[in-house]
Amino acid sequence: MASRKPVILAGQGILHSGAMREVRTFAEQINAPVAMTLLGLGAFPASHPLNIGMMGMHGEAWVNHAIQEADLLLAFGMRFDDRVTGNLKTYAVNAKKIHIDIDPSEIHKNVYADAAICADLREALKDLLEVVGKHDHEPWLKYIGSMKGTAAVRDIQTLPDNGHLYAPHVINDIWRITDGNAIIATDVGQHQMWEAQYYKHEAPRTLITSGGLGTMGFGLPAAIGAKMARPDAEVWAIVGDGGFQMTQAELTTAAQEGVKVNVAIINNGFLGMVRQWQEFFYDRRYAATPLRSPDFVKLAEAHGLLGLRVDKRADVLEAVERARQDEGTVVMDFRVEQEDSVYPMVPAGADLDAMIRRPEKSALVETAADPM
Ligand SMILES: Cc1cc2nc3c(=O)[nH]c(=O)nc-3n(C[C@H](O)[C@H](O)[C@H](O)COP(=O)(O)OP(=O)(O)OC[C@H]3O[C@@H](n4cnc5c(N)ncnc54)[C@H](O)[C@@H]3O)c2cc1C
Ligand SMILES: Cc1ncc(C[n+]2csc(CCOP(=O)(O)OP(=O)(O)O)c2C)c(N)n1
Ligand SMILES: [Mg+2]
Repeated sequence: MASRKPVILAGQGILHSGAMREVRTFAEQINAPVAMTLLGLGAFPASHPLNIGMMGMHGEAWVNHAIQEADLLLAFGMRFDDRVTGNLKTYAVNAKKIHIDIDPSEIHKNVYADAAICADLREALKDLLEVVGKHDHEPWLKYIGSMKGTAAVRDIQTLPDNGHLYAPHVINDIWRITDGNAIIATDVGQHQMWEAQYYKHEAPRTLITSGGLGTMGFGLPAAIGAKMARPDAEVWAIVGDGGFQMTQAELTTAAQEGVKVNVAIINNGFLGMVRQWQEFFYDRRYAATPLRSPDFVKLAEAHGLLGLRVDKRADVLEAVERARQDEGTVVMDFRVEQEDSVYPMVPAGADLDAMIRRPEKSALVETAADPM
């Protein structure tokens, strides 16, 4: 109750607990900003004014700064993964931590909890809501807003077309055309992080991704499963050219069972996330990351499915619409910029606020992904 700078850390436990409504009521009642883990995305609506965005290695810079400056962290069903905390020794040192988690082995595991509540989140919040009262943190929210600046907009639609196709463009277009309502399954890598940044998830369980398990090739089979469970929903697999090659045989399943999913291959010709680490930390020695792929359009056609190739930004919208209208599974080969990187980035084990920013001269700098 004494806190002036609280941050709620919203994790996947909210979804498991079915505590979406309680978290929202709680956040509104105490008027506190909500930061999301990757696996928490969708548990609290992206458009809610208290949602400040994703935390962690590829989270928003202002979110990581807010966590570092907070005087209270309320961890709701999240396990302080190393991608979320960075260097534990310098992690939110001024904040008291209240950790609500159903699994006793998570309590004090990575981060010491000043107050630990080992319980089902929904049950715990119901009890807490009765005693916590109303609070106002307007100055703190304003301060975080000022850190966002124009970076919050991520309005890459209005940028002039410079002849390059960037993965964020593709994913942002898919988000716009599907009104943010699709279920998205991903592989692991850069495209997964851009999905988290540029597809804004409003509803629970609309992002299916393997998180810390790092399961390359997860996207297509997960999308097929999601579509079988939710035939009414629009389902996309946003996958890497590397990951897709690990489970592309499941196109047979999609074709045989007549399951309709849209597969967007973010084809950068690399094991991109590893290439990014080689660029940043290993002097650009691109060992074993350049990637040869089959002709994905012909591969789709071999299955009797529609295949589309897109290498210009101007062609993205039409191709996405065409894929949505086709009755079968569609494979889309998006030939994106090969050496683009995901920003901001907290290097592994670095302090959470020691982020690498997009270089000034980058062609995509106007995306204002992070101008701070
Ligand atoms: C390339 C890459 C980059 C990544 N970058 C980021 C990043 O920038 N940011 C980020 O957030 N993640 C990132 N991740 C994902 C990260 O590794 C973790 O998977 C993720 O942070 C875990 O989120 P979580 O703690 O919410 O979910 P989980 O790991 O699923 O943990 C959920 C917690 O909720 C608890 N729980 C379950 N049910 C209940 C219940 N009923 N009541 C209460 N508690 C419950 C569980 O015990 C568990 O502790 C990245 C992964 C990869 C592969
Ligand atoms: C089976 C497996 N091997 C290696 C890794 C390490 N890894 C993480 S991301 C990545 C690159 C994935 O490349 P791609 O699917 O093309 O996606 P991109 O990063 O280019 O978007 C690799 C190799 C992993 N997570 N799983
Ligand atoms: Mg790739």
